Amino acid sequence: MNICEWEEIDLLLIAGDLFHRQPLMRELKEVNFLFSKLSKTRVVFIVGNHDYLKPDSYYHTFQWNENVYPLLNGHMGGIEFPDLQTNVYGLSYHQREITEGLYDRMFAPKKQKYEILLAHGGDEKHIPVKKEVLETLGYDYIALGHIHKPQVLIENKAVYAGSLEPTDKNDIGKHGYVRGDITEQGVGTEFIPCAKREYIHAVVPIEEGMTGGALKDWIRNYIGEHGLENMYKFILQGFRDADVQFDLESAKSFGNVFEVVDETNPSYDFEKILEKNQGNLLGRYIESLKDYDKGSVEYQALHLGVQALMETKRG
Ligand SMILES: [Mn+2]
Repeated sequence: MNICEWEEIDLLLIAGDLFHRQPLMRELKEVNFLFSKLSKTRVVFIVGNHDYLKPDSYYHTFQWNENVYPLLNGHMGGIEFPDLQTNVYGLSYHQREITEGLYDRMFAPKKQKYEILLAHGGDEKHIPVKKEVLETLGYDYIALGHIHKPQVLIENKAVYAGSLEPTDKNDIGKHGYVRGDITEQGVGTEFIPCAKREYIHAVVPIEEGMTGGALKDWIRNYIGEHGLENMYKFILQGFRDADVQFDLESAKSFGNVFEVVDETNPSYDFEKILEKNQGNLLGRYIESLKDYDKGSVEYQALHLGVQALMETKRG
């Protein structure tokens, strides 16, 4: 909202799912208040599958500020902005799922110099779209919503902005918005990251000899380099010293660490163990697998098997 105001943006396009569920009256009022503060920007939005138009939805009767233009029809509607030489078209979801490819025949009416389509969905249950078909519809630009991860479907033509902030712990990578310009020279779009936080999944390469203290240092440094504001999942991989046990809980104290997964295997001195276990089950097990390459499934089986047999022995 602030960026629209500062940069004197003409149109703020919201491609559906502004809300994650049916909006409450007070939520519409708050959003409308924010929109009403925009002195240069007009807002056009459609409604997606999450905030779809139920018969009793507040969307039906809500009185928006004069700079807000909802496209609430279940079939194609349009808003004309003659001063911008631009029309914006789109439709809204009236049910949770639409399996029909409604955009496939939604050709640009060609009533204005510049024509933009606001579209939501793209997967099997939410108006499936085909890239090749979108290309033939004749719009100057198609602003896409539904998928949280930002992605370009057609360069400078059809782009998913993604969610402004990540909404799920697996929603990794940058989040932000798409800034676009339409001029005589054509359309230019740019993804601008602006999320306050990012989810980061990081693999920690564990080497033999690495202690619990060294692991803590590694995690502390990693968070320092990648930002205290972000949220982390660490995945420990590799072979750890057989004597070392990692204290995963304490690693969570260095920042926003929401999960630590230990996928390491203990590293053993197989020759030494073999020497002491000639002929018994453990010895024969090592004998059968010890010559495989590090990194092979057999080598991993060697570690896991020895670990299991050692634990049984100790027990
Ligand atoms: Mn959606």
